[in-house]
Amino acid sequence: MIVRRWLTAAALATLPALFDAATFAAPASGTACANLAALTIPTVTIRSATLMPAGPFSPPGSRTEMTLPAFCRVEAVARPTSDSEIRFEVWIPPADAWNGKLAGVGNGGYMGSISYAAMATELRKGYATASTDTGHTGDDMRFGQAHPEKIVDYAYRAVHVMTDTAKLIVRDAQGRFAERAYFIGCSAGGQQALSEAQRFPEDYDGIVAGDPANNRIRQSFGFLYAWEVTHNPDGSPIIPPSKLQLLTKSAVETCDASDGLKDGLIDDPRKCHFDPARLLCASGAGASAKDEASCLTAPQVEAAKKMYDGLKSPRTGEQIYTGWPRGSEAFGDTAIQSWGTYVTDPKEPMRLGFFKYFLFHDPNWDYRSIDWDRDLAYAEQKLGFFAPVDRDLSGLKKRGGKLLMYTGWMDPVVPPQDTVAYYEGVLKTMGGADKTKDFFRFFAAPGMGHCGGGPGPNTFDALGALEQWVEHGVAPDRIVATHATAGKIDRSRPLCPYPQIAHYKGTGSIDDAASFSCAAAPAPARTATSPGTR
Ligand SMILES: [Ca+2]
Repeated sequence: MIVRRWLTAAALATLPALFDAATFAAPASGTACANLAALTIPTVTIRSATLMPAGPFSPPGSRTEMTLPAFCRVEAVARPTSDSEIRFEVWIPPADAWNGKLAGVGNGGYMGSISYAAMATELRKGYATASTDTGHTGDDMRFGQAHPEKIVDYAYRAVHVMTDTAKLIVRDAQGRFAERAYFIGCSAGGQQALSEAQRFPEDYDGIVAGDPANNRIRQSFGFLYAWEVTHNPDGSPIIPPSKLQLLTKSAVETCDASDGLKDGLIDDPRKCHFDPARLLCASGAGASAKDEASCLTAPQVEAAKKMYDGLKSPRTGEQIYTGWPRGSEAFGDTAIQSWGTYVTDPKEPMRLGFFKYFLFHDPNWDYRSIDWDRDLAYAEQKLGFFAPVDRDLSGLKKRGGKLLMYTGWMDPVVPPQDTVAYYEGVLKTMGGADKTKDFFRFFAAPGMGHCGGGPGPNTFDALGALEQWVEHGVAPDRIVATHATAGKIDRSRPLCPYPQIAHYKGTGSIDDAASFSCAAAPAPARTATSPGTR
């Protein structure tokens, strides 16, 4: 039905006598999908515009088939500089399936690839949607070597150009501009989200920034530090996966009840002072020696402590990058649900490419040569644009935009304390919570990992909450999140605007959101700040 309409529209130019206006509900001013390829937009080339019928779609480079409703698929490349090659796609539903909105979606890591799965999610809900490869291919950072403009594309330009262009393409396809534009991203997508909020507040009416890796320069230093303190001189990991699990289990056992509710979750790991030395193996052999699996060696205790403490300036003691939270060590089946992916598993520090290709332009740069203070100062001076840590969000406030940020308190990749530090920095810059809460709210999910996962409620509709805020003026006072086991929901709980926490009312199931209210935390929390979130 939908396809036939588009074909009818496409045929309109050549066969006007066959066009029955009475059956064509879509705005007649829209351009037929195939004709979008003829659009001329400065610095942008439309590579193809194809009407995709409802059914299976296999994203390029993927063997995983997804089932999609009908849409118009536009592939394009933008070259805002002679060094740029920013590929992006815009997917547009047929007029009668379109909800009138545009959803830009973010990326993960340094991943140079279009986020097809995220686009599919939004398309199925009726959005026109757009995603970019950020101007390079793959998670390798070599692309930055001798290509400073490509670093800028990755850092912030690609998403902005994609957004501007997607709005024009959608307008041409539908005959009118999208009524609303939203951006949704987590991890690197959270970095992109905050970059848009800070630099291009006109781009989006509402922005979801999840587990944002925005403090990216200091995070790269943090990863280097984390690897150094968790590996032996020969490069072997000090803490094996089983001991990471032991650390999480012990931290949760130690701190679970002290937040007032024994529910298997640490409400706020900053208040958890679990000392890994408690797990130190009894010295010596013989009958008194503990089972090795249930204890830690002295080097393992030291490594864990250093991970919790984070990177400090050897010269001044200043915190350069926050540590990782107690409880984030290893709590799930996958490496991303532990320190594995970014800290303990890699054969060398993660994001060395940042130093080699972005900062020093030396593929042979030896991480052992790092000077934390000198090199950090150099990086922030040279690549300051790379980290969207600007605390001044007055542009977003002025244009009436809304920003919804969230993090997982068990995030083993982007430490949630750093996200808290950014939020508190914005409050300070903008004049306090009263001057911020009308456009910026932050939710921290206990027991949630990086962008999801974990033993706590970790699935929620952030975009839905944001739309209520943007379109109906209903600010999110709580967002109900759920946890599922084998696809079955077994716990729900509200996420509360920071610094509120979900407070158990004292009656009813602790697995039911109705048993909780959002309330002020019992005592002010001490925040480990990262000064880089300026
Ligand atoms: Ca608890």
